[in-house]
Amino acid sequence: MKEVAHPLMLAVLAALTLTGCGKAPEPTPASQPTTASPTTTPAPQQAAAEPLGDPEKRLNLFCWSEYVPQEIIDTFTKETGISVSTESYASNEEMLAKLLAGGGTYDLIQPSEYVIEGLIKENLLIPIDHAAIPNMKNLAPEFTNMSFDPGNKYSIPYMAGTVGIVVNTELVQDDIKSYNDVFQSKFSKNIVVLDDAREIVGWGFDTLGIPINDVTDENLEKVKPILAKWLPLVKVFDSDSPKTALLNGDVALGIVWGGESAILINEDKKFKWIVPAEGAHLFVDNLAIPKTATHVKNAQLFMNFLLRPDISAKISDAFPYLNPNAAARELLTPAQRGNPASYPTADELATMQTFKDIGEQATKVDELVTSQKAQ
Ligand code: N2P
Repeated sequence: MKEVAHPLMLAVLAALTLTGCGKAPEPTPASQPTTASPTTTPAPQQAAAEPLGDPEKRLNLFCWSEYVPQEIIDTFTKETGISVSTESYASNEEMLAKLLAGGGTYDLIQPSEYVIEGLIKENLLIPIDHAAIPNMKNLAPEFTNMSFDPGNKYSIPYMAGTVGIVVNTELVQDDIKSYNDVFQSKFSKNIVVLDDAREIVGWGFDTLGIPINDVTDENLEKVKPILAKWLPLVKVFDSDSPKTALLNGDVALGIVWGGESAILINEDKKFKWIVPAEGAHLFVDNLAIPKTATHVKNAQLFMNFLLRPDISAKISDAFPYLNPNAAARELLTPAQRGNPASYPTADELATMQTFKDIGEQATKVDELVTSQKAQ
């Protein structure tokens, strides 16, 4: 191993929230560090005697905010007796910073594809025992064996989706098609966007026709003037719940997660979803077990539980992203499957790239956005 700063140790983000992963009104407190077992020697005979999980009935889940409904967690606890502590994050970088700082104990995390790629490279994930996840068969074939983790050795897709534009058509009559249409001075302080540096730089790259993964110093310089123009126009940076500012009428338009927009569309027909003309990207968020996990069997039990069609469909009811679980999708209503913000068309999907691990350049992406936000 190289003796340099960890390539995944990105700029540590200040605000680390301790809310649950769903919409639980009362956030579950962060996991209490469980008293570490005095020995780390594996005990295979114990494993055989405990087919239904680890001897300790606990699971520490570190997930995206508004992604795993509390009801689903409660059902798992009821069925297995395993109590789940949840902590949530609003960006991959926030999750990584916390994971790599080593302060918490996490048994299950939800990184996006580019982060899975980096974590595998750095040998920071535990291989998944496929025999423990029979429900993997429910995944749509196109969401298995993806390039960031061939053979799903370390990760299993949880939800996917894209990022696009939402317009409150009662407040904006213009035909908004592109990122540049959003960032017009007439919409100054009337815009909400995700608080996510990789996303924001990606939109700038799309606007310049630069592939989203060509994150060279030169390209970051090129995108700087665009961000300098765009970011001062933003009223709210919010990755947790960008729909809120739109629902409250605090802003008239925004660039948000597809699932957030799907909720808005269901809520009120005045909201319109637009896939940006410059291009959008597909994200695939996955379940993975970090090397430092202490309840690996419980994590796998939970993975398998989340892949159950009835459970996965309930997750889609609460958080309508693109569900990679084909068996669960069959349980959704035509309206759910037809929500354009959840399910891009085949044509749209065909043009979508995915983010790739960019190693140490990630720090520069973060610094660029932070500096332009501060202008
Ligand atoms: C859910 C966040 C969506 C994840 N609140 C984006 N990768």
